[in-house]
Amino acid sequence: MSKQRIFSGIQPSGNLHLGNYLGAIKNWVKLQNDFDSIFCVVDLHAITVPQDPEKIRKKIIEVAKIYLACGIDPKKSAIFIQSHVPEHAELCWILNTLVKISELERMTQFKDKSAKNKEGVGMGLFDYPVLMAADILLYDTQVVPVGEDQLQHIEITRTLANRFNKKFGETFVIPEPFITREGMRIMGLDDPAKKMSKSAESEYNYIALTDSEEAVRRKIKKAVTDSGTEIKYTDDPPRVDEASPRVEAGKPALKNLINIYSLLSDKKPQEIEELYAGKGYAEFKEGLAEVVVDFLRPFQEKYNALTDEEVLKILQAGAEKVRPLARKKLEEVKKKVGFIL
Ligand code: AQP
Repeated sequence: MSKQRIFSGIQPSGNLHLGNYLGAIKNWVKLQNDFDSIFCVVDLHAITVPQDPEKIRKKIIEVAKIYLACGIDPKKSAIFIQSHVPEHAELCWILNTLVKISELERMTQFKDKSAKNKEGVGMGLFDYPVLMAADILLYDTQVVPVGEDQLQHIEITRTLANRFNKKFGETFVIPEPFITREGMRIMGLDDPAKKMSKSAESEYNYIALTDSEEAVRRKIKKAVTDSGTEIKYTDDPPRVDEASPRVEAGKPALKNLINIYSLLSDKKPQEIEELYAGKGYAEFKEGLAEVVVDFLRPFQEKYNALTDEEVLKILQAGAEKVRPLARKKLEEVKKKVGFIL
């Protein structure tokens, strides 16, 4: 029986952080053993907000190095640059003819990002979910490992796939998201109500995968905590409805720090509570900094040992591997909509 396929990607923008690792890449590393895996550096997505050409060129290589240093194995998984396979943009155009403007207007990511810069928002940002749908559908992807913030985009991917299939006949596989409970939403160290974010204004929001040991310790020391002194893991109270404000009755800042600790050390939150019973936040934070540094040290050694040349070769080989799949799917789509090939 052939393996199921997974596809996922990260934008070469900002500083990749623990949220990107714990919410996405960590799962990819595990899943690549059991799935036919495709991981993309989504440069077309990155330019949906203004980018400096020199910086983005460097970032593309940096993100690929991060994939490799985290444990994505090019013998098991295809790693490639999105713009090296033009079929992504072409399928996006065809899917654009099926999506409704009202559907895209409902996308939370678009609403958040356009609110920050109302005047300067480009069409690309609005169309981001359709390009993401094209990325996923082009490869008959069954499973998409992502963080919680991308669930809405997977939903619209499913809607578009169903809509196309209904109109033109069975063509696209309907993908399922894959998320883990603790890692799906790593929150900002400076604000536990918002996700850890690449585009955060303050560097105290995130721990970048390339942060120095000194920066990690400094940021964790400064991370906000909740009132009280006990190291206690509390789950969120149930939400009455999505529109209601997020009321955190427990200790959301501490919960987030314990989640990070737990995911990086493979200890259950309850074990961490026991480890720090009777101890205060300062001691817990020192322990957490140790866990983060112990994770980042070998990661950064691998990252620094990779050369641009070898990474480019891996990216080219990845594109060659996936191109025939993309071409075949796009031809099928074009035939179905009535184009002459
Ligand atoms: N805080 C997070 N917790 C869990 N998962 C997260 N992801 C991102 N932040 C968290 C997941 O990482 C993958 C890469 O997503 P991306 O390239 O779209 O990057 P991003 O950080 O979501 O988005 P931006 O637009 O570059 O920056 P911000 O953060 O400012 O919005 C995805 O699977 C995502 O779910």
